[in-house]
Amino acid sequence: QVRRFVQWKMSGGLIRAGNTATPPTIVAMANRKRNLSFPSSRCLSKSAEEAKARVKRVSIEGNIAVGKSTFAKLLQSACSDWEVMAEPVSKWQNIRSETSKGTEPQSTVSNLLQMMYQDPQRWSYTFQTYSCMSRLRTQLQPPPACLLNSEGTPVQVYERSVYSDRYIFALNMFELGCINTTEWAVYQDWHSLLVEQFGHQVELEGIIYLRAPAKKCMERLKKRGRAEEKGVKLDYLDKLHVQHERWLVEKSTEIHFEKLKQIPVLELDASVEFKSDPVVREQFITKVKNFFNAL
Ligand code: UDP
Ligand code: D5M
Ligand code: MG
Repeated sequence: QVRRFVQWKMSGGLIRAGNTATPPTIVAMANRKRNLSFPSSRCLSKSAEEAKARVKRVSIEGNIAVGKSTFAKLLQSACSDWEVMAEPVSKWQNIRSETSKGTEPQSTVSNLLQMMYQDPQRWSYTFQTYSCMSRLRTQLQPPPACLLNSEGTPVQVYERSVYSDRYIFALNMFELGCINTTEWAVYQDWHSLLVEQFGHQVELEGIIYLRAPAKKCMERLKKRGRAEEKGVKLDYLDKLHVQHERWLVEKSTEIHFEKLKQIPVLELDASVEFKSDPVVREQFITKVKNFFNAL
């Protein structure tokens, strides 16, 4: 085996049987059969690509405090083939400046989430740029090894997406007048450019919509007691609820990305208590499993 490996190395990644170069995929298949793994970069990258393509990507969408993070944790513990990426709220609460000296710790400069709620006219556009950037960063991360090696149905689950940023929040901010016409035009231009340029890397195969009336979300928002959200009014949650309904149920929101227009949506009634009710939790997991298997 060692001799063959050295020959393989010296011949630039192709195993030579006599003078015949064996294509890497055939070598990989043969090795897999024999339970061997040769580190051919071409073999690995091809199989890595195939493994990556098997990973489905799904976002959890829903109003503020409907229970997305709670649901995400539930999914994370339900199946080892599912990997959940939480929404980076703490990043928005702690905007840090880059220091010129790499050794110095970064200093907290501001809480952008708080600034956005306190002065939406001034900070909504800035908030949208930052939240979209952080979501893009999350969606661009490669799947973890445990998903790539999974033999089942590996799924990468995101809490919200670059799409809810635009078709829920930024659109709502624009309709409320917190983002002006110029800002909205600029936002849409760079959002389309980024999503088109990153293409397949930021595509989703499905959406789970946690649906509940704004009143229920308000109840849960109060229960959670996030300091920045103290001033959030029922009317604001109502408007966000309508945006979700237009996008995911009525399908009347104008969407600019072909694949997103056709995306399957699993709707779950999140107004029921799913956090502490094991029966509802089990029903949710079964529905999610069936949904993932059908993607
Ligand atoms: N919550 C609850 N019952 C549920 C789901 C959520 O009491 O069935 C609570 C949860 O414990 C939290 C609040 O609702 O205090 C908001 O949930 P989460 O942070 O998950 O909402 P998100 O904003 O992420 O959608
Ligand atoms: O969302 C976390 C908090 O962040 C909540 O107050 C809503 C707010 N949020 C999230 N994304 C956006 C965008 N794009 N614009 C404005 N506000 C946003 P939660 O629902 O609690 O997980
Ligand atoms: Mg959350």
